[in-house]
Amino acid sequence: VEASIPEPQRAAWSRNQIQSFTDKDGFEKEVVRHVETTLARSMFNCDESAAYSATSLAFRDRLIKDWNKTQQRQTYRDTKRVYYLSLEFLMGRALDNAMLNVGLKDAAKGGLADLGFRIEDIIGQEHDAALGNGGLGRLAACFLDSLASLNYPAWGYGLRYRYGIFKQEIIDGYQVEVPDYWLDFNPWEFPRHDVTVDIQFFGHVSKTTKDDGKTAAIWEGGEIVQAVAYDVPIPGYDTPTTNNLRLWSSKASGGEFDFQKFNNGDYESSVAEQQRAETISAVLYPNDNLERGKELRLKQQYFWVAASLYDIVRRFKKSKRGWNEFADQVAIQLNDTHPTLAIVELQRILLDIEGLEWDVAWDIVTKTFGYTNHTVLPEALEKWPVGLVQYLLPRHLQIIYDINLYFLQTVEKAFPKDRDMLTRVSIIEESQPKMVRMAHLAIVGSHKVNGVAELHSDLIKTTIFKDFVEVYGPDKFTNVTNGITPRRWLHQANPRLSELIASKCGGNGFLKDLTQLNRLEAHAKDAAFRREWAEIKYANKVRLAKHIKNVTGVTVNPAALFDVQVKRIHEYKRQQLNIFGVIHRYLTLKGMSVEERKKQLPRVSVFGGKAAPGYWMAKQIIHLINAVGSVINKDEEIGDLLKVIFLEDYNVSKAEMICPASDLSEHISTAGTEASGTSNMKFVLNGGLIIGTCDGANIEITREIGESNIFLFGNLAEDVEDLRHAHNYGSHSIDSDLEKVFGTIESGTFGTPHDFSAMIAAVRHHGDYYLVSDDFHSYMETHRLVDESYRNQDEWVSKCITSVARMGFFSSDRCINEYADGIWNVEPLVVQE
Ligand code: 8GP
Repeated sequence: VEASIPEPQRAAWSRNQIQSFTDKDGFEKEVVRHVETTLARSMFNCDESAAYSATSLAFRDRLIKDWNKTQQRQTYRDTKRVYYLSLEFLMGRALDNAMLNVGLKDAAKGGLADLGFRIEDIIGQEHDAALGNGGLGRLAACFLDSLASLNYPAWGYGLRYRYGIFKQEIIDGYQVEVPDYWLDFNPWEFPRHDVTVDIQFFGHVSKTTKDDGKTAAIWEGGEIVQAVAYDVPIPGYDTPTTNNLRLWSSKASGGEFDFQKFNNGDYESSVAEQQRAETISAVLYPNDNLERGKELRLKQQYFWVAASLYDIVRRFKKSKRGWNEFADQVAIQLNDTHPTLAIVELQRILLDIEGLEWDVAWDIVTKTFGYTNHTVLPEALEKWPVGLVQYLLPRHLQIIYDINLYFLQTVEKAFPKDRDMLTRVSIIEESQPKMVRMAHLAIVGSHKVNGVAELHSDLIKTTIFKDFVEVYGPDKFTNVTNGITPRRWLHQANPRLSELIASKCGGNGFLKDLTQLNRLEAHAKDAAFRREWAEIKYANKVRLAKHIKNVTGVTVNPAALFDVQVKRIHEYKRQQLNIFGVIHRYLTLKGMSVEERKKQLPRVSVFGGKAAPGYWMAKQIIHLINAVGSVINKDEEIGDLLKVIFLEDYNVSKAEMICPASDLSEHISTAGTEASGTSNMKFVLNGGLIIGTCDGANIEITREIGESNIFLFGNLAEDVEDLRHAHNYGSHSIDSDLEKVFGTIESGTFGTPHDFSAMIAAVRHHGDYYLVSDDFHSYMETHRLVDESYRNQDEWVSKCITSVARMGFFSSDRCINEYADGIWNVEPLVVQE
């Protein structure tokens, strides 16, 4: 029961609230107050960790006020809201972002300096919130930033994993996974012990006859797990809008433990039950672009989806509107197929609980949902055994069967006698065992399906979802090319460049309207500007070089060309192509005379990224990179001319240091395999050039920045299938330079050859599925062009400036506006202060 407090009283309270700090002195007072009271420490033993905590608490207090007001405003205005359902939110650090978005970083910097601290050290204390694997999770985080910055009434819904993506250590050149327990002290979350939802699993379904004579399904029995909400404020940039990210944590529903069992002396099993419930939100599955079909994963999905929908429906019901208005008030976006059960759950709520007719309910459901696909790789497409769904969610399986039945009936009408079509589009795959195809369910239950870059959106229409285009027509399928938030990926990661850009773009307006970067273009030929630009790049490289020295002990020359590939390790992303290329470069240098060598351009090849713990080949690739590095980095003949670095534990905060320091970054996936890529955008925005294939968003980046500002190579997506066919059924000759590389590995130069034989065999004997050999020559040729181009620094720097000037399209703000217009039909809520 809510207490009803008269409006004048409420207004008086909010007028009397303690005012947030607005300057350095106010900030200092708040820090001291938090150190001495919240943390119960004296300023005399306030170390960096305490200073981080107190600074975060000071900013958190500020955010809470904006956050409360935002929630009040959104409730009061009651416009349509967007709900972004994502099993992953790769947020990174929050403090720096909060300081910049609120606009008080300078005040904090000065205040911390007065207290004897460097702001960078304090920011560096924060543990990354790493609740995601890679691109998909980071995209969700960029989207939250844009939704808030653009004042959209939006919520993110996810899981509060106790363990995020594992921490990677490199031991003797091998990846070792260490659990990432990140919740020791997290000032950015608010437990809402009053916001809980009981989630049911297992049990059985019975039928009952209602008063009106109709039958209804009742799902009974089984077990209940409680979902507890944890809220994370998401501040918009330069706006008071502060949205909410709600993460669910699992808990046994019976309270701390079962006292009955406890009193009966069965203490252990009562604790065990508690632990079993908590397992649901314990750990993020560490796979990127791969599905493993584990029962616990399905439990996670339903747990999160059911809690979120309960919350969404509860909020809608408060507005006292009729169900016919649901889809006008609520848009739900499915980030990949992980939340697809939400479609079934909403249908169940409307049908079984609210008593709507099937067709009425289904109409609401399909108008509510949109589905984003992030990959065409078959191994990543989710399927769940029918038996498992039946056991875990018996009522949902019935509904899935009914959805499928009605869907197949319409297909049959449109394609009479086409049995194959029915088999192909069916939500149920008639295999052994039978499987529920989640992507099919997501398509059937949504009004729009989108890919994440033009090529990708075309590919899903012509390959994996081809039949659905015939069934629904092309308009259901659309493209929204990915974007990144310029706040984190330029302003925060590269403050000096951001400032230089602001000086030529008429202030910080470009951070909210990235197309304003085009004002830079006029300065690409200005020698003084280029010098300043190059000087900032150099300083960023010096910083990375220091980090490399600290963590690997290897000295690298900041004047060398920094060539970077950081992303998840995957055969389709082809880090193996990169390292084979590095070996080839090494062999070429070794074959040169001392005089010739002197003319060569020094390079540092930087790698970083995690391999899924069960992905053996990806781990071998990491091992090879490290093995090659340990030989080359010690080779005195080669010295600065080539260094190979593997940076362990690549994550968001490291990306913020690495992107600004790259001259060249590698986005070299086999054409047609990388849905979009988003780090390609980050690197270009930070004034680096790209070597890449015609894949994902590289294609649109090329279109925007111009072909002369990117180093493209390799076969095209349209030729991949024929090439693979030829490998398997024709002759497959391996590139001769690549054979030399293989020969060197096999001679033991980089340690036991056996360790790497599978990697070589994949190219030589197993069909070279990722076309490493086909693209090797053109890859090496293109690297030669890079060297040539880099020698002319004036031209190189103008290319970088021109590219940045033309990157306006790749803001996640543009992307969110496209979703809002084309898929969600929502408007920003204008803030009147
Ligand atoms: C990634 C894509 O691989 C990447 O190209 C794209 O930029 C990113 O999504 C954001 O759209 N896809 C995945 O991470 C992914 O599909 N994960 C699988 C678990 C579904």
